Amino acid sequence: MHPIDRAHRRLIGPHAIIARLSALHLHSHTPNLFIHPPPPKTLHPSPSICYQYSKDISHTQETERKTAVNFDLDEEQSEIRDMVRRFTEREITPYAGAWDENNHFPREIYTHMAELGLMGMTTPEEYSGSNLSRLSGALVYEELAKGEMATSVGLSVHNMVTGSIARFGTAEQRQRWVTRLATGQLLGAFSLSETASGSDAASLQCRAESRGDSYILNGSKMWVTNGGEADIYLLMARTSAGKGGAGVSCFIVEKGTPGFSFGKTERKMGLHSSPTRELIFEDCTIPAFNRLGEEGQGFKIALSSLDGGRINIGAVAVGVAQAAFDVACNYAREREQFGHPIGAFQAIQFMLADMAMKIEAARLLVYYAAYRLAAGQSTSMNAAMAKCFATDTAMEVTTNAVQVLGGAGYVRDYPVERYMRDVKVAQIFEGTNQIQRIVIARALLGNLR
Ligand code: COS
Repeated sequence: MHPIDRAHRRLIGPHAIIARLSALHLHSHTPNLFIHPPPPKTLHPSPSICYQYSKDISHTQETERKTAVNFDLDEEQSEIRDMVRRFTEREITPYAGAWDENNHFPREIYTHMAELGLMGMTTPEEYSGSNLSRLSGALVYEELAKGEMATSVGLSVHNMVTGSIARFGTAEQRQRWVTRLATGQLLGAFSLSETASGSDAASLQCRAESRGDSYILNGSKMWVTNGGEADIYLLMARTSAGKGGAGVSCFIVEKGTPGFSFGKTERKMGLHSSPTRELIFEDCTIPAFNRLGEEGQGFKIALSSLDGGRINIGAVAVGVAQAAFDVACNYAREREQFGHPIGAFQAIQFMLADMAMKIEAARLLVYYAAYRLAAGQSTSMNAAMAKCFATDTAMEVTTNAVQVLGGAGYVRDYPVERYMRDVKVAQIFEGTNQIQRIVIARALLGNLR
C-alpha cells in the first residue's frame, strides 16, 4: 500500500484525526512550549512595547527555569506536517500548473482536505473540528503553499470563517453552521473590502437596515476570496450611519438568499485557481438570527479574525518562498556556464544565502506569532510583523528565484514565475504591508493621530 494511503486510512475523517491527536497528547512526556503553552496570562493592553517586552522577559525567566525553549517539532506536529506534505505532493503539486493555466478552482481538493480534518482546524471537537494548535495550523498552510498558494489561501479563509462563527456565535448559530463548515459540506468566504473601502476598512458603506426580526442588505463588496464558490459569507455591513468602525456589524449570509448575487470575477496577475468575486446585495433580507455578535461589534470581530488570518498568510508566504528557493537551489547545482555549475559563482551563492536567511527569519516570526495567539497573549503586532516580513520575503525570494533561473525562470516550464505572480497579492490582501506597519507602529507608539 502506498504510504499516503496508509496515512489516509489511519487519519481519515476529523474524528480519527482527533482520536489520533488525543492519543498523542496522552503519551507525550516531553512538554513542548509550542503545543503545550503555559496557561494564558492576563495582559493589560498597553500601547508601549517596552511594557509588553518587560512582561515577556519576566515570563520567560520564570519558565526558563522549568523548560528550555524548544525549537523541535513534537510528534503531533511532525505527523501533521508530514501528512500534509505527502498529500500536497500527491494531490496538489502535479496539477497546480494546469489549474493556474485554466483558472480552475479545485473544489474536489477541499473534500479531500475535509477528510484529513483540515476544514475545521481552529474549531472545537464538539463541532467536528480538529482543534489543532495554531502552530500545527501554520505547518499545514506552509506545506500546502509549497504545492499551490491558492489552495492554501482558500483553506485559510475558510478556516477563518469557521473559527469566527465558532468563537463569536451563539450555541444555535454554531449548531446551524459550524459542523457543516468543519466537515467541508459548506465552504466559507470573508467579506470586508468594498470599491471605496480597502485599507480604511471602517469607512465601509454596505448597509444592513434592521426590521425587527430581519435585516435588509444593500450594497456591494469587492475582492472576495472563494467568492461565488463559497456557501457561507461572513459579511461586514453598516448598521448605524457615520459611526466608523463602531457602526459596523457582522452577518452570516448564505449563498442563494434572494437579493444576493455575484458580480464580475476578477482577472488577476496570479492566484488564478482562487476565485475572487464581487458580491451584490439588492434588498436582500436575512433573519436577525444571522447577526454574529452584537450590533456594532462587527469591525472588532473582523480585525480580531484577521489577526489569525495574517499569521496564516505569513505561513503561506513561507511555503511559497521555500518552494521557490528549492527550485533555485537545485537549478544552481545543475545548470553549467563558463565550465562550472552556476552555484559555484558568488553572485548566485550570495543570492541563495540571503534567500535562505530571510526564509528562516520569516518562519520563526510566523511560528512565534502562532505560539502567542495559542497562548492567549497579545498578538496583533506579532501577527502584523509575521505577515509583513514573510510576504515581503516571499516576494523577494520568488523574484530572485526567477533571476537565478534566468530565461528558464521567466517561461512556464518551471513553476517559479507562477510563485512570483501568485505571491505578489500576499503583500496586499489581509491588510497591505503598509497597514501592517501601521499596526506595528501603533503598538510601539500608541495612536498619535
Ligand atoms: N482585534 C480586536 N479589536 C481591534 C483590533 C484587533 N486586532 N484592532 C483594533 N481593534 C479595535 C480597537 O481597539 C478599536 O476599538 P475602540 O473603538 O473600542 O477603541 C476599534 O477596533 C477600531 O480600531 P482603530 O481605531 O485602530 O481603527 P482604524 O479605523 O484606525 O483602522 C486599521 C485600523 C487601519 C489597522 C484597520 O482598518 C485595518 O486593519 N485595515 C486593513 C483592512 C484589511 O486588512 N483588509 C483586508 C481584508 S481581507 S482581503
